[in-house]
Parts: sequence; C-alpha cells; structure tokens
Amino acid sequence: MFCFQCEQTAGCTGCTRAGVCGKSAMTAKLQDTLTGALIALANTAACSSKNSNNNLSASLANEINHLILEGLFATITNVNFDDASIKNLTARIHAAATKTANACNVSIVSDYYMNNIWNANEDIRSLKSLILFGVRGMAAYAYHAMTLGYTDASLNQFFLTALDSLSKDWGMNELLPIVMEVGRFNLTCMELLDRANTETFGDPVPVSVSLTVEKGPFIVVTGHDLEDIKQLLEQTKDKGINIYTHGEMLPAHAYPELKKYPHLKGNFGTAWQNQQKEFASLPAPILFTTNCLMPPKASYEDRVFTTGAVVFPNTPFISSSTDGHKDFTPVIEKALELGGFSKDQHFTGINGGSSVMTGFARNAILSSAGEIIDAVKSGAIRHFFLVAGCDGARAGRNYYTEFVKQTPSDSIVLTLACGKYRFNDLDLGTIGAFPRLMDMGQCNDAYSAIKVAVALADAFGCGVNDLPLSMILSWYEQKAVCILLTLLHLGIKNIKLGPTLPAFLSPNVLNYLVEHFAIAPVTTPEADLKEILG
Ligand code: FS2
Ligand code: SF4
Repeated sequence: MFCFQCEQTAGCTGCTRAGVCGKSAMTAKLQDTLTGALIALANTAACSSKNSNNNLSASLANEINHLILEGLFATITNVNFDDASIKNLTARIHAAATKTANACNVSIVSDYYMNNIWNANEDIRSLKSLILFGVRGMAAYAYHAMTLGYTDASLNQFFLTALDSLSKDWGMNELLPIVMEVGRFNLTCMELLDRANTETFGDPVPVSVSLTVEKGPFIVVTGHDLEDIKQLLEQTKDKGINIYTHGEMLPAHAYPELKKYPHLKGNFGTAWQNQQKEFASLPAPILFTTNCLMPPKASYEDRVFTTGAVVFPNTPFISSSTDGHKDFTPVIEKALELGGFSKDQHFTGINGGSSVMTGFARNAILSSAGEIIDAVKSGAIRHFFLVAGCDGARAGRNYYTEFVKQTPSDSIVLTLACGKYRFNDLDLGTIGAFPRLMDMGQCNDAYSAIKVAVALADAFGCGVNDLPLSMILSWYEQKAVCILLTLLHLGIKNIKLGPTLPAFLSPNVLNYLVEHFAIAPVTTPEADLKEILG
C-alpha cells in the first residue's frame, strides 16, 4: 500500500505497511481500486460529453454525480474502513461506467492504475495528489449540500474534469492550473453548503454551550452532517433522551432550527483524536455522521453507530431511504438500554472551562460590522487572527493553545473546525461587545471567515492581504487541503501552516507556494507572534 494523504502519515513520508489511522493494507488497496474506477468513470463521462450522440439520461447523470461524491468521500481519512462496502461501491461505479459507455456509444475505459501516480516523478505526484486530495475534501462538502437538496452543475462537471486530469500524461504547466481550479471550485462548493445549511436551519446565532452531561439516557452525535442531527432530534422528541454534540457537530447548537429542541443539551468531549479515551466508559451510544472515526476499542465498540459515508466492519450502519429519511431506532433503543449517568457530570474542556461558545458565523459577525470597523479605527482592535483547522494527535499541536493564550488583549481570535478544542474553553475576555475568541463553526465555515475578511477589506478599501489579519492554520485531512487551495486561489498570502507540512508537497511545488504565496510552516508561538505583530 501507499498512502500519504493525511498529516499523521508514517514517518512524515507515507504509510506503506498499514495506516497510522488504522486502515489496513487491503483497505488501502481497495480504496485505490475504487479511485481508479472513479477516474475511468470520469473519463467515460468526458468522452460522452464530447460525443454528439450523447444520450446520457438525467437519471444516469444524477447517478454518476452521486457516485463520484460517494466514492471520493469514502476515501477520506477516518471515513470508511469496510472492505465489503468499498467493493460494493466500486461495483456500482463499474456498472455506471458501462451504462455511460453504452448510452454514449463510446468504448469502456479500463480502471486507472493508481500506482502510476504514486510512482511518478515527485512533482507530478505532488500536483496530482493536491488535485485528488483536494477533490476528496470538496466531495464531502458537496455530499452534505446534496443531502439537503443543493447541487451545482458546474461543480459536478469540475469533479469529472479534475478526476480525468489524473490519468493524463501532463506536466506542471497543465496540472498547476487544475490545482488552483480546485481552490476556485471549492469556494463555490462551500458557498453552496453554506446556503444549504443556512436556508434549511437558519443563520447561526452566538450561543454558550454547556459541557455538563445531565443524568439520564443520552446520545452523542459527532461529524459534520446537520441533517442527521436534525432527524435524530426529531425522533428523540419527548422520549426522555438528551442529545449532546461532539467534535465538529458543536456548531449545531447555533442553528435556530436545531437549537429550538430543548433536549439538544450541550457538548461532550473534545476533538476526534481523544475519542478512544473519551468514549471508553460512556453510558451512551455514539453516532458518527462523518469523519473522523478511529477504530473503536473493545471498551465501547458495542455503542458505536455510523451513517452516511462512514462505515466500519461489524458496526451497525443507519441507512437512508430514497427520500432521505433515516430510522435511528437502534440508536434510541441503545440509549434507553444504557441509561446514561445516574447524576449530572460536570465535564470541562482541556483548559478547565465549563462551557464553550459557538455561532459566530458570517451573518452574526457582519451584523456588527459597523462596530468592528469603528473598533479597528479607534485602535481598540489591533489585529485579527484566524487560528483554524483540524486537530490531531501530534505533540507539536499545543503550539495552537499557546499561540492563542499569547495573543495580545487588543486582538480578536477567530476560529473554526475541530482544532479549536485546544483553546475554546479559555476565557480571553472581551473587546467592547465582542468576545475576543469567536468560533465561526465547522471546517466548511471557512466560507464565513472568507466573507468576513472580504467585507472588512471592502470597508477599509484595501485587499485582504493588507488587513491586520493573520491566518494560522492546522491541517490533518483532505478537507483542509481544499480549504487551503481556496485561500491560495483568493490570493491570500503569508499563511502559517502546521503542525508539519504535507508529505505530498515536493520541494519544487513547495518552493512555488513559498514564492507565490509566502506560505510558511509554524515555528514557535513567540517567534510567530513577534513576526506578525512587528
Ligand atoms: Fe476535524 Fe476530522 Fe472538519 Fe476534519 S473532525 S480533522 O474531519 O473535517 O476537521
Ligand atoms: Fe496513513 Fe493518513 Fe493514509 Fe491513514 S489516511 S493510511 S494515516 S496517510
């Protein structure tokens, strides 16, 4: 096997015997086969779009789009560990490719051999990896939007174009523009998901979320899928079961159509890499709606349920009917059987805080844009930091906690995604009416951060790079890759990235990013703050 798509890859170079994430060599091989089948499907669909006898029915086109998103999502880190389901998905991709070829009167394309990429010249491998990992991350966002009934034809077409490019014998000049296109289309994709989430569940409003778990039966929901938690809240109404968010589900508390349920009580636990410890003695079921799933330990494996793209062998999976309905009865029954804690448990965050805030998405912040601009003009706010991205297990990640602690009292810290659990229970105080620490939401809510930055730049008549704003990002999996490419597509410079740089950036590709975007690895909080604040 060869896999180097995430930050924890073995030896910072590549997993070759088994994944550090728990993925077996067999699963890795099957995921490569699946990706090769997706590339062949994209290639067949590309032939068909050039063919004047194009007979692709709307339902076949829809099936292709669905399979592309499902197939890419299944290969993201910590999503699907189940060989049987990967084989099944691959067979469905083959069947769709055959139907496409027949409908368009083109020949069937054989599966692409992924080792052609892994064994290619290091710069080609690097660029093709950026494209592949970027579209994998983007597919997760498009999948959530699709679940809520939001799709975009240009986005669907781009997934095919990007996948097709992976099989081409192209050089840097052809591949580099596609890498940047991933960033452009991911902006479209995050905008689509933002629209899907806010039109369905309302604009997030800032809210304080308790970390106490009350006595009695409860369910912990983790991952990014808001429709899943919505259906679960509806099905647990008046059943004496409380719902707690975990990890990337925390921002659910801020959406009006979700926070209206009184049994959506609080948040349990921290970021994904702590799950094996946090779930060990939990008297409640845990529902995984997306990454990041770690192989469950024997101490709690009987309480894990998955849904959507997440699959683990011998673990109950909640499927969706054709109209999107999911029956969470097995999870509900498990919650009642386990019964929860016998008395309230007052948990705290990593720094000892008993509650966390969330909901500072674009609408909440921009509705106070006038006050923020005045505070910048008067000098009350000297600098904005976006300290955002994924968490992970590597020791160097306490950089982000220390960085936030050391930010000066006249600065605002914006955050999003699961890396925030390192500092989101800290009380950094306020500047006027604004808390100094504002959580904008999940990783896809990077869209909110972009909207706020662009609005501030417009208000000050300057570019985003001229704002007193610095981006200190942490990455782990492939959603971080597409977000980073979006920031680069927008021309944002001087991003600091950690805890280590991706193994899939070859020296030449890294040099290109440094020369054009002045991207740099994080160093120490002291040195980075000194450099930023001059
Ligand atoms: Fe965190 Fe894992 Fe959000 Fe990533 S929960 S690293 O998937 O997408 O971020
Ligand atoms: Fe290794 Fe990450 Fe790939 Fe898992 S996803 S096999 S940890 S590089």
